[in-house]
Amino acid sequence: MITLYHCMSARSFRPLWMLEELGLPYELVMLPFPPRVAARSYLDLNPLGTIPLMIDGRTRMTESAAICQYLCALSAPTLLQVEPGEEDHGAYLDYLHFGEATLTFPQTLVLRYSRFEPEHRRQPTVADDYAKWFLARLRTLEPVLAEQAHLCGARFTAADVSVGYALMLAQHLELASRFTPAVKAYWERLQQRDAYIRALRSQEVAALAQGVSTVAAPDSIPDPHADADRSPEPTTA
Ligand SMILES: N[C@@H](CCC(=O)N[C@@H](CS)C(=O)NCC(=O)O)C(=O)O
Repeated sequence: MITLYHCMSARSFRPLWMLEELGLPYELVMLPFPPRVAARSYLDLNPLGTIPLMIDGRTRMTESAAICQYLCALSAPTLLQVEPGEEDHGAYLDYLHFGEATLTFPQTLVLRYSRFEPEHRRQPTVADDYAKWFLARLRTLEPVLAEQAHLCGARFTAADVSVGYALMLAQHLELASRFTPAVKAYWERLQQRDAYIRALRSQEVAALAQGVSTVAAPDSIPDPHADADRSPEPTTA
């Protein structure tokens, strides 16, 4: 049984969505956000304090895009990955990592400097600049998505989950109204997928059952008493 440690609508949503797409059984452990501060015993399991943490037997993983890749390999053959023999294999790997490394990274700076830092440390200019940077990077998808329904392989794959989560985070950051038309239509299509809807419901049900707040991590208000603990490392959703 796979165990996934997760905070509401944080990056661990990628593996959760993948588990639903693949129909794999899993145990979902919900944590208050940020776990490094709000659930300090979690540091014993993951000294980074970040989520996701996925445990499958002796396998422990903490990178959301890599976990998506792992889950595909576990379920192979699956159309959710683009195989090495297929023409779009390279594009698939690129988009899988583009979702986290290129699209999510600038958004974490927006989050940190517009929401998570205490008032006196917020930096609206930094938040604005990185919002623009994210939107500029996102625009590179416009010509691709104007021509095709999915990013690669002529079908929905884990690469769409990875990029899809970056769009989900952008929605929480109120950046979705600035999406270009094909990206906007793509994001609307992704949200209609049964597995996406099941993943949303699954985190909600698990949070309620485990007594964890159902407020999405990117929308959560940091505990001011936790500042001293948090100051050496920034919190990012
Ligand atoms: N590159 C990692 C990033 C993991 C990460 O930073 N997760 C955020 C939540 S989205 C986190 O745990 N933040 C809490 C903190 O920084 O203390 C991934 O893709 O999973």
